[in-house]
Amino acid sequence: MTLSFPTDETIAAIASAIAPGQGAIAIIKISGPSAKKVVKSIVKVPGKQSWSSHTILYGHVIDKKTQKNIDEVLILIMDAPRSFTGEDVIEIHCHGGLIAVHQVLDQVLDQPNTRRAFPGEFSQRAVLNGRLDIIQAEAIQDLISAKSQKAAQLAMAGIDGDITHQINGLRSSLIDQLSEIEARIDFEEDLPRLDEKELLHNILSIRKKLNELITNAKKGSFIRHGIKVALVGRPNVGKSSLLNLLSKNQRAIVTNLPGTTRDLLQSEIVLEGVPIILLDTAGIRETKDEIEQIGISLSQKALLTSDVVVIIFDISKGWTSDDQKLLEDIPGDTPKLIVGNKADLESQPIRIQPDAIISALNGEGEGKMIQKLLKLCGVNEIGGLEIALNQRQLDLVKMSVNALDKIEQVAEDKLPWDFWTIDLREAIYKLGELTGEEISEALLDRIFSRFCIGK
Ligand SMILES: Nc1nc2c(ncn2[C@@H]2O[C@H](COP(=O)(O)OP(=O)(O)OP(=O)(O)O)[C@@H](O)[C@H]2O)c(=O)[nH]1
Ligand SMILES: [Mg+2]
Repeated sequence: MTLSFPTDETIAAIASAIAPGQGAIAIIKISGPSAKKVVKSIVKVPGKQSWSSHTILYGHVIDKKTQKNIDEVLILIMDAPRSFTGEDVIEIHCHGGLIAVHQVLDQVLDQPNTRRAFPGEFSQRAVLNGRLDIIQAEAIQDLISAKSQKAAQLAMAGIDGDITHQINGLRSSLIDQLSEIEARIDFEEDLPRLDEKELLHNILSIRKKLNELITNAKKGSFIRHGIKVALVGRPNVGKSSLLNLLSKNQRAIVTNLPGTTRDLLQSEIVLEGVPIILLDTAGIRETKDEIEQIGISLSQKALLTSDVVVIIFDISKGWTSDDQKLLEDIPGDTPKLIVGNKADLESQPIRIQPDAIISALNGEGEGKMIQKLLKLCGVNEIGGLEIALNQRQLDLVKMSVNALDKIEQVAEDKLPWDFWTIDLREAIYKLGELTGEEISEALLDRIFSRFCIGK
């Protein structure tokens, strides 16, 4: 990478989560050439403590105006290049909560050449200094926002460099193919004829691997963001009761009045390490009630936009024509689970084979239903997933595949070698953008601006 960036600026931010009355310790991270000078001018450390790299000092942060102690702190020193950003980094560990940490940060920001860090700016500096590649930086952000063990595991694979390794491998195979062709363009007479078939075969087998990454990315997105599961059905069938059962608390109001739920209610649960976002919806029926109508239109939207739909019916009433109509409204390609509820009551003859029968009242059949649901969500396959691209990476792999698709056409049309090289270069470039090998400063800014502050 040939980027330069202003290294004369020292940046600071709170790196820990902060909340009133919480967190015994808060961490302020300072990075840049004046890090040490900044901290030296706001703290008093007793005795003869050395400010050398990778040591911890004890002291107090002093208010410049009043000269009073603001907080009792520990100071961690990491001199360049042995730090996260590759620059001089100091962490001040002060007390948690809201007040002390902000007061300390204010003292830091009062120092010359020091400003508040932008979101993701520490990571950006780490990448620019070659401490991390861009995929690793993104993976750290994924680890921070992981909502399940499996998501954390996938993020770690990114941090360990597994994604970088795979993409680099595929990219360099493409570069090999490109150089074969270019050699022929430049020295046609001196080299043996290039086997067009074999070349295409190589390129298509790389494309196949890229396509596998695309398929896995979808599953990875489930793990990262959760699977959106909508609970739909006629009024009073027990949708809210099922939400409460699965989320193990009384999240939704349950009454024996049809039309109880009006708002879309959301509850996040984790089943076998996979985050699931349950949506409880208003029971769908014809109604004159204006509020209920709004709720029902939200239900219909949820039905269309969820990853999985659980359609619930009341087995004590049987499978009605309204249930059938609802089933038909679910988009054909959305995975669905038909669940008969109220197994504790006497059932009517049912005209459909439900996937599961449960009692949301006493929990009967819950375990079996969960297994069916997980299977429907593709969780079995998710278990074996080792790496998964994020949205940015996925988009670039898709563009790379598109370029390779064009080569297939070029080969079929028997166009000259020059045409092959255009698309190959494009495919290689997109993968380079993915790993950060080929990336502009503006693009970097855009990527890191999505990070959290202090990272
Ligand atoms: N016997 C029995 N009653 C149940 C069961 N599940 C829910 N109920 C009862 O059925 C009634 C309706 O339950 P809800 O969970 O509010 O139903 P809903 O589908 O959310 O209804 P709306 O929000 O009105 O669409 C309540 O009286 C529940 O106690 C069950 O498994 N067995
Ligand atoms: Mg309800």
